[in-house]
Amino acid sequence: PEDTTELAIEGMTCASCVGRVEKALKAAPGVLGASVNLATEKATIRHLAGVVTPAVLEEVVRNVGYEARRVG
Ligand code: 9UX
Repeated sequence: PEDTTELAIEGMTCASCVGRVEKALKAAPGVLGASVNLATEKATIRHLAGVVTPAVLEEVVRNVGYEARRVG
């Protein structure tokens, strides 16, 4: 089934940061779509629950250099 995960992200200061995080999330297996908002410092990710977990999505963001924590 499809799930939506929201992450709070720390450390993004420009539009290129946003692009980097979005690209990394969209490239992860099981991710159907991802949008990152610089103003709110949040990412919303639609993904397949059986393929990728919120913990893995946090790790994807950390691996490109930003802190991430699941919201809600
Ligand atoms: Mo912009 Mo973000 O010059 O790590 S890419 S600050």
